Amino acid sequence: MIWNPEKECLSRKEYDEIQLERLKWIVNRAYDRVPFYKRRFDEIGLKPEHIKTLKDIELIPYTTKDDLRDNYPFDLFAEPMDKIVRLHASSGTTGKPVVVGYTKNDMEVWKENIARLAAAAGVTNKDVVQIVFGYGMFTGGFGLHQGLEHMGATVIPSSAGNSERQLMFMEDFGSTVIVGTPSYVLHLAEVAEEHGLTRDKHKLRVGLFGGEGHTAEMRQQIEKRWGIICTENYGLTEVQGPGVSGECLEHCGMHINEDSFYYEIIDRETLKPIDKEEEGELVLTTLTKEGIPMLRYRTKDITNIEFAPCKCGRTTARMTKVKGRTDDMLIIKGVNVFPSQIEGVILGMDKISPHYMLYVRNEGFMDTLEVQVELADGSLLESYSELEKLTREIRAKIKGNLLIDAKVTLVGPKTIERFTGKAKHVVDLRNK
Ligand code: DLL
Repeated sequence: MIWNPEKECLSRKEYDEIQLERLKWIVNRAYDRVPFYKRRFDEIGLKPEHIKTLKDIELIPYTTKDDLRDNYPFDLFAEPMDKIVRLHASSGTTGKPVVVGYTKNDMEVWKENIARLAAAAGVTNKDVVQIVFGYGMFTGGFGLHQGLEHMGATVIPSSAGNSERQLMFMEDFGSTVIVGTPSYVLHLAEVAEEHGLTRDKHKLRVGLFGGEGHTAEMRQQIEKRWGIICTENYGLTEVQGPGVSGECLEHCGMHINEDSFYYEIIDRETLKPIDKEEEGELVLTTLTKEGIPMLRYRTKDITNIEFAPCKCGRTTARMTKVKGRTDDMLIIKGVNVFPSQIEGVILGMDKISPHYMLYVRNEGFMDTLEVQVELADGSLLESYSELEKLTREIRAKIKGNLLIDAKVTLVGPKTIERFTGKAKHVVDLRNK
């Protein structure tokens, strides 16, 4: 079901018109109300009235995470605090977090955007939805919660962690949809198997994943183990949280909420805008955000846009799967590689579980990579020759696909850390 055909099935011309009108509106607001933007514009002699076409957006300087940090906590807000009804913050590990504020209207738009992606994944008001994202400053829990409640689904805000209790709710409340990070939903599958929660004892049918990427191989594992169909959605705190884009059941990219976000793709090195269909860094501009307008925010996420019509009937442009973040890219002996590419290679193999860790080290002047892979079956540990053989196979497959020579270490079942939120797959041990 298409949640809002009037907004999700427009012609390209209609999207362009809406985007241009809203772009002008937000640029004016940002200039008039946020001293940071006024300063940025004045420094280069740019005035809001210079934005006459969508392409003119390229005149505006980029905004980065550092700009949000430098203006911590509220200096980028375009509304006084009595108009701000919610704060969220990003999950940065170092320094001050990024703080964002929402007005009542921002909350309405957010709900609508989530309802659209949930409907695209086949969720309806008859579903019982268990949200296993963390609630709190992270936008995942509350973001999905409000949108799903808005569409009339029954929401179980069970939050992340306490896996056995999650399974009890799932069985007793008859959850039909699970919403969380793919790594946690995968971990829950493992706990379910240990506790004998078999397919006949639960009613799950759909998974909504986001907050981190996952490869097609990882999705297959999760779908098989739970017996469900999964879609993914994308977003980031700085521009709203979840709700930027979401996949439909055709699984051919994530439909962007074009009436809320203007998207550009820029070259990773030159930082110049490139053809949107080419791969590069995604830059987003909010088109409706009252609380904290974001002009040309550099997401650091690598993707590209597809415009070809989708069979589902929605006409919105789609983002392809995020390949990784520019700051997660590893350079191993001169070869660029994203952790997701390694995941894609190893998860397609037999005898190993979908859990892995990557250790990057400095040896001499070289960066080296150790790929730690967990065995699915512990009995293999008893046969040295089998282990040797599997290690050689994995190494050859990584080399064949990604041209990097990695050290492969096999470890026993359930030895690699499991995550309830976003998984951490890379340990960087290089001296910087
Ligand atoms: O993760 C918002 C979100 C919550 C989206 C729940 C979807 C579902 P942040 O914590 O600010 O916000 O992290 C944003 O997470 O820049 C991406 O690098 C990554 N990310 C989010 N969704 C995906 C995805 C939320 N589907 C950062 N695929 C983003 C790949 C994703 N990466």
